Amino acid sequence: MTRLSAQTLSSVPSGVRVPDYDRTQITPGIVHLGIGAFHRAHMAVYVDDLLKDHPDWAIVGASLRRPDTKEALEPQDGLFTVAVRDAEGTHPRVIGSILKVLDANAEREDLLALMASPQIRIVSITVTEKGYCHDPATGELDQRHPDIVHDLSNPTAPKSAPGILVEALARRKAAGIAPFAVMSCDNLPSNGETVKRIVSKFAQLRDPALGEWVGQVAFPGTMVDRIVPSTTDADRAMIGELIGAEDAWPIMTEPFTQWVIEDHFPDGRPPFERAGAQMVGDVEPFERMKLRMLNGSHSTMAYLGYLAGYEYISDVMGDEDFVRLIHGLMTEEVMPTLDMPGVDLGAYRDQLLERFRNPALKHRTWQIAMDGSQKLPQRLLGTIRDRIAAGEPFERLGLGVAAWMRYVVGIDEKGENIDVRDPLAMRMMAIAADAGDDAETLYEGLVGLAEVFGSDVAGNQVFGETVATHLDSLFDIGVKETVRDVVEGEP
Ligand code: CS2
Repeated sequence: MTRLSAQTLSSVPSGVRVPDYDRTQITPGIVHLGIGAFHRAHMAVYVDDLLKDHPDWAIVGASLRRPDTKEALEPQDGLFTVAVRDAEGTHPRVIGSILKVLDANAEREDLLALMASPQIRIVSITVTEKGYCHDPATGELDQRHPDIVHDLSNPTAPKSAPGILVEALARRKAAGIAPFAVMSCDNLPSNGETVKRIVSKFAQLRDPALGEWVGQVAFPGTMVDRIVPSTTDADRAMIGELIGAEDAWPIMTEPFTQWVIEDHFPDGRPPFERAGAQMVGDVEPFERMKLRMLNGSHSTMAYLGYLAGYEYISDVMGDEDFVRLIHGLMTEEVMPTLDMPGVDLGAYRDQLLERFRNPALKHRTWQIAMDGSQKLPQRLLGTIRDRIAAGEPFERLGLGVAAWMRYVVGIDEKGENIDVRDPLAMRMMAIAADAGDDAETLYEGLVGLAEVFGSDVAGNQVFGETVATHLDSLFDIGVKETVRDVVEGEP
């Protein structure tokens, strides 16, 4: 089978949408750091919709960790397939908005030079929660992070996202070029403000004057939403058949997509709204709604579901007790913490449950379970803080936290090892080894991880009782029975 590329694009079957613009005439206006599956299923598609009329906003991607995306896309001239899947079928489309991909390690100078050039007006980012090198509980730069330590002593040869942004901004400052807008598209609370705080701090540590200048840069906040499971070899084979060419890295996703963007781009932006994005003054309520409703449910389903033996989110949704748990979690415990005039939260919840049910989306519980220490604060603990402050119960959210604690022990209910991926995995394993199967000791050890729980939640008695009781039950009677007990205790 021939490889998808500029040359073979014309042989893609006529039913498959391909770029409607001349790719030789587009030029980069955006550099994207972290060119993973999520970006390619989301922002790259919005930009693809706009390039016909706005050809100076194409994307150059950069991978910070692994060169695998570059290796896949380079022989394809940056082209790749996005396949939308649901019960009705699979709908592939070829995306052309990514001009090329740079490997930030091997091609650092090319990347920094491009980021420092005036044609780049937006640097967007999806490096996942841990890529910001911050303390998730406080949202501050983690100055002891090995990559930050490295970048502060080698500021012109950075490897972290904050280090790369600040070096590129420093070069623009020195050359008298206006800064680009920095747009995080990661699932962080107040992602614009949070990333601004982290990046400005890094700049200030490099040089106070630079810190002040970076403090004036625009960091528009965004709420991004599209479920994107990892691509499998079976997906590759299926896409090859559908488009009649080999695509080394197609992206599988759902029909739903949402992008809410704070409209703060002093140096210009493409008309994202023409591709369906919502431009707003304050994105924070949307972010909170999505993180607490979607991601809070996702993480709860991931830990409980994995432990119960469910491989995919759609399998979890096949268990009525779990569905009742998640419905109750959103309705009784999350929705009362949200203030969203004009948004029908009940309809939003029902749409989420429908999306989780999508049988064509093979979204592994293990994939979502990854990096829990970086995810829990904004997905579950923020909501719990609000519930504690209001004197309201949080049994289901507390069960989600307990399930994470049970999961990071690294051994499932059948005695099999769990491949726990998390920046804090080593510390958590040591805590679990000391605790054995004593739920109270395990709870005390894990809640002491200050970068996850902060000191307020860790010291709260109601929190301790709620979570430790569920954790004890998970060890004692197992996940399915515990979930049943919790849903049957529903008012
Ligand atoms: C998921 C998210 O992997 C995860 O942690 O919860 O990636 C989720 O699929 C997206 O935020 C959906 O927009």
